[in-house]
Amino acid sequence: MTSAPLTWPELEAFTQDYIVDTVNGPTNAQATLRLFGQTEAEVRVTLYRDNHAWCPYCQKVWLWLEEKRIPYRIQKVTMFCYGEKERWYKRKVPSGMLPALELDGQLITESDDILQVLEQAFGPLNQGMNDPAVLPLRRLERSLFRAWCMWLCYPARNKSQEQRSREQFVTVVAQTEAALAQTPSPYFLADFSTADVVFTPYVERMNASLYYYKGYSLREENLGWGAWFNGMETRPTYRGTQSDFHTHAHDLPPQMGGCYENGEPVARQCQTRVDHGPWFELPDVGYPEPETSRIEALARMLKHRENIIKVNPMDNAVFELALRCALTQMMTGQTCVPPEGSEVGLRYLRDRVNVPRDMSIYAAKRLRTALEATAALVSDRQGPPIPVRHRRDQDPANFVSA
Ligand SMILES: N[C@@H](CCC(=O)N[C@@H](CS)C(=O)NCC(=O)O)C(=O)O
Repeated sequence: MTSAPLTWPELEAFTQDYIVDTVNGPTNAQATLRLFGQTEAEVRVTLYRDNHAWCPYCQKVWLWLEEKRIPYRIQKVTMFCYGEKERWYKRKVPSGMLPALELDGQLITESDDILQVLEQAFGPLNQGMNDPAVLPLRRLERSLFRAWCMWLCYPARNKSQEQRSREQFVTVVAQTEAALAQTPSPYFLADFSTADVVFTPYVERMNASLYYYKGYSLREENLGWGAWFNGMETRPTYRGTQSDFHTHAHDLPPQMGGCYENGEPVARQCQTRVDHGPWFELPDVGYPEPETSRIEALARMLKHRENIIKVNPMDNAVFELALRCALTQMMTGQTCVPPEGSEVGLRYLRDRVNVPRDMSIYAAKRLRTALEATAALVSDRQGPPIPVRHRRDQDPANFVSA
């Protein structure tokens, strides 16, 4: 049955009891202050990280602070490929590199140095960066990173070179699996520790990018990594920093200087699933969907709706109506046919929902599903392609809150 879309006030009514405490509640990408129940006077740390909650080195420091529950402020900075770097940040850090951190007014750059300074001030996260059990694992993480880059970020001249790069990666994965098998816990050591924090950012990006570009599912093909991801997802700290396959697959190419697909049918199937759905079938998350995912997605859309409508390539009035159709479908299950042509604008937005910057992983799946279902009522015309050399289509300057 088709129906008229809900009005904005009718949509707002769904979120009236939905309150999120970004300061003291669970880990989230929207906060600019984290207190963990302490007072602002106790804050000694400021973390400078990217606006997109994308930078892997920032994620490492972010996760560490959240695990240790250290009160901190967050200042968000634009990465070069998304827009213009803030002048105030270049005065502080002339290279513009992220992350940076201030502890009692002292500026530190380089994520490993930051973690070591934090350990001196607040104690290690179980075993610390220079613990004899952690040091070889840090070296192993770098070998895995190199093997991943060699496979993903360099075009293979032929099939046998592609195969060799894959085998080299799989060999290092086997070494990491052996390391994971050393303890009965799902983590590298007896308990969650710095070693897991160090592996987290790139293993998450490997899982997403190899699925999309190579049809290789790290989490599903390797029992140790499957258990590690499941263990990580029991931690609200990790859930709050966790991204999804769509975000990583499309944010990596400009950062890494290119990602090369192998053209195999299984990779093509994976790409279709990441880009067009069904998003609920992707192995990018293992814990069950929270009840609040639709409301979360709606609340985030309501907060930024003016800018979302403004940056969309469609005529504002046409897109505004189409967006209400999709949000009505998401909240009520009612089908609302959007205006002719608006499917392009709906898919433009579908392709630009970013996790965890905008919302959590399940909220994004709900939103993408509703946008696609509504667009499909008109035609299968797609939106403009996602750029691969930059992501200025995601310039945070367009989303600065009033
Ligand atoms: N070795 C540095 C690497 C940091 C790094 O490469 N940061 C990138 C983002 S992932 C950056 O800030 N690039 C500048 C930009 O993209 O604006 C560290 O561990 O902190």
